[in-house]
Amino acid sequence: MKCLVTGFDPFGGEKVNPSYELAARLPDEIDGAELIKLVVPTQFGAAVQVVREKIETVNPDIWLGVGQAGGRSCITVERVAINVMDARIPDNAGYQPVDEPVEARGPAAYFSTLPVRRMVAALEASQIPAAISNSAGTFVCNNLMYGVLHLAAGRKGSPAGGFMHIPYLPEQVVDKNSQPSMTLEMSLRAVEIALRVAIEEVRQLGK
Ligand code: PCA
Repeated sequence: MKCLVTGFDPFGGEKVNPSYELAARLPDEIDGAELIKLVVPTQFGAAVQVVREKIETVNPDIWLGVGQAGGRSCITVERVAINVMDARIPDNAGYQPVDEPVEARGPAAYFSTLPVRRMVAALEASQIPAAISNSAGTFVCNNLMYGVLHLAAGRKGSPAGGFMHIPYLPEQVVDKNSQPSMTLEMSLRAVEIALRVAIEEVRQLGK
């Protein structure tokens, strides 16, 4: 069993991205499953392209995307990705789409194919604040989640896939006047726990 975990590079004037830091710190194996880690650019289109190429080379059973959601106070496991790109700020290539579809002929949305409810329950059972989120936003994280699920949809042998947002790191909010944060150690544990649940589920489905 192979799991591909992706993070993003810093964006929006931040010096760090907790999902970038995580990618370097995750172990190489969880519960007998091999973990492949990759950092992707915070760029519309390019993020999907980079993950698509990695999926084609390593053929993972699971893809878990991780990204920073500044302003959120807990781990949020995304339920759905929508066919919209609508950016409040430019991406790292300077591109700022407004009201554009990800895929002109794609469906309105894709649901995560990971067990979101069980992932959140496992996080809460480990005393990590977590919730299901019904919006991955309309920036690059949603673009990546939609793009990967679109590629995987209806294609035999494609990975089960989904996305998790993690809060800012404490050092990112010292000058932000009352913004929530989570330590890297807790976010790292959260990703490991979520992966364990996903691995168990995919094993049970006989992959
Ligand atoms: N978060 C952004 C994109 C990259 C990241 O880490 C988002 O939520 O869309």
